[in-house]
Amino acid sequence: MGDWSDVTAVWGKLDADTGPQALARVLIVYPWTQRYFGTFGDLSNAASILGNAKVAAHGSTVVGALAKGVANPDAVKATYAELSKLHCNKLHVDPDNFRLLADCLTIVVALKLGAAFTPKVQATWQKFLSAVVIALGSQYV
Ligand code: HEG
Repeated sequence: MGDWSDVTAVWGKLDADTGPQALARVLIVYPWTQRYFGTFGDLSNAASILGNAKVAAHGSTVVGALAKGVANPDAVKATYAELSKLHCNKLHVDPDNFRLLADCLTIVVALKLGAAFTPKVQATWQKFLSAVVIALGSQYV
């Protein structure tokens, strides 16, 4: 999957704010995704979403779950099989949303890395996220 060291290098440069920012962007840019987070309180405008502690915590959970994929590039599908079942059967999340999250995460990564996010790095990073997105959708029936 491309030059894997590019993925581990990106991963090593991300800070604790990465997940919160990525999920906040999903909720702001694609407001229909708010339907899954009815218990998260005020999501009525961008400032509320960016300042929402539950959004931040869940963003950290979501992006934190990518660590296993980064650590096991050859086992991405197996790594996310259970999470796929959970999102399908219990959470009823439309799998199209995984792509939206991946795209927002890529944008946050680009902002954080700046010029270091070269086209080559981007290519490998997006290939990795694409594998995760496919894995998360793989148990939908
Ligand atoms: Mg999901 C829970 C990972 C995208 C909606 N998500 C979770 C959990 C993890 C996770 C690890 C906790 C599972 C548990 O409690 O056992 N999510 C995860 C990943 C990705 C993703 C890795 C994509 C890369 N999730 C995602 C998207 C949505 C969503 C795009 C909706 C737009 N996730 C969602 C909801 C919950 C989780 C509603 C339950 C949250 C809660 O009740 O606290």
